[in-house]
Amino acid sequence: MSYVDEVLEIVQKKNADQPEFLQAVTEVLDSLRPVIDANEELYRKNAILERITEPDRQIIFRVPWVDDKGQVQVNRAFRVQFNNAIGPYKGGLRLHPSVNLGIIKFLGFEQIFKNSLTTLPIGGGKGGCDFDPKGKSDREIMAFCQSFMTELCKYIGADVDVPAGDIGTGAREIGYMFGQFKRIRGSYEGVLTGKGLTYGGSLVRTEATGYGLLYLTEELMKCHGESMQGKTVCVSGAGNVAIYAIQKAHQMGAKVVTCSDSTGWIYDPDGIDVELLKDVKEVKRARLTEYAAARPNAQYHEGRGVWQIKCDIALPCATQNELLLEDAKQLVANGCKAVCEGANMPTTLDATKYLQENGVWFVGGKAANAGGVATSALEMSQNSERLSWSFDEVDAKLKNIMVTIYHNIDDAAKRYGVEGDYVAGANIAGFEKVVQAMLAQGVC
Ligand code: NDP
Ligand code: 2IT
Repeated sequence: MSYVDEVLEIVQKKNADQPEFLQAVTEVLDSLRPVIDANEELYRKNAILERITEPDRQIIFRVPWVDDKGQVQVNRAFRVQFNNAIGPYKGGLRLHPSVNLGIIKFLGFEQIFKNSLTTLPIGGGKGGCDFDPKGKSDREIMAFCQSFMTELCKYIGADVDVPAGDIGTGAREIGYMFGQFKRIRGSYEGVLTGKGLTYGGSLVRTEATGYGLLYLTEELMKCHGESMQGKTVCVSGAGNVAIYAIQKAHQMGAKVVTCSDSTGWIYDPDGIDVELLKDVKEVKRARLTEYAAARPNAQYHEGRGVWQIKCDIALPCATQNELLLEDAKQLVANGCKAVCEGANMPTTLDATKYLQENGVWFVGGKAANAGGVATSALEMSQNSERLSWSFDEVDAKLKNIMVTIYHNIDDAAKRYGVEGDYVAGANIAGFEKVVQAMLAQGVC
């Protein structure tokens, strides 16, 4: 049996109850086959694949907090420190009722390769909690964040592990967590990214994932003799990534006609009004029905459905496994040219395969959404030198990173004889740097 198959079998046996983690590992190891086969003896002897699929440590803790009625609530939280071969653990914190260990492990595992692709010195980690921020008062959010950080602060630090935002964790939550870290540890350091601009945050970090997604997509189009100008784009999600993806797509001359949240979706043939969307989602924290109510030509539909709208480019920006095989078939039938993932693992394995086999240029999240964590690493640099860079300076660095990522994954795919397979290219390019660092550092 090949080394890859052997390890896949072990990982499946050990993690049978973690489907998302198995999905992420299967995608990566399958696409690494040409690299592993070329170095099988060395990697097997050093148990590289066993080590890279087993987190350095997994921290699980209880988060008790008091709600507005005086009732004590209890949530379960996680921090998975996956691999620090190339830098301190780095990755977001997800606050959503669906959070469990398998989901945090899939996100932490992907973060190893994504962070390596940024070309910056950051390792892979992820955390989160099954806390549901929806409908909570500001005081409840603060109570939760303070309790969460009271435990988490034992395990993180600017040179150890640097968490950030993800689903349900934005500037407000990062602020409360930073305040509590500082209070307990007494250290004013760049321990979190996505901080507010008055206390060590970086310009462009808010916009970075969405903007970065579009910088990469534009380069992909350009390298295929196309541009963003005049293209119709379907976006899913209506959160941080989706909002700034829509904004940048419009700045590039494309028209985004859809967005969605966990209860419904919008088709707006005039193009999504980003300022209105920001007001509904960032300020009012309301449902998309409020968006539709303010736009006479926009349609609101319950449930899911953005991928049935005809488009040139699809950008899934909500959550994992939201673009299914039937959606892939619809996109192909509608003539979609490119799918680039703003979310983490939004496309199922069979949908990815279908898109690739039908000539759609498909760039997975590890490459396409790396702009967020890349700008987090730029925030860490600014914190270390105690300076802040201008918007244009950070934006130019972000753009350069995304264009470089595109060319690195394209080159890696070509080097291993799978030209145009950007999923394999990303996994290979991300893996190459991490494996060299692991081998150099010995058995650890
Ligand atoms: P937000 O919490 O800001 O927004 C998430 C959006 O997705 C919301 O519109 C939410 O709907 C929707 N959504 C969440 N869960 C579901 C679900 N189960 N079904 C349908 N819709 C859902 O998160 P982000 O925009 O930050 O994150 C979106 C994706 O991008 C995630 O996969 C995240 O891991 C990834 N990502 C984020 C980065 C960042 O810097 N923030 C960086 C790289 C990747 P509702 O409003 O109803 O909750
Ligand atoms: O999935 C991701 O890359 C993020 N949520 C951002 C992580 C970070 O550390 O900025």
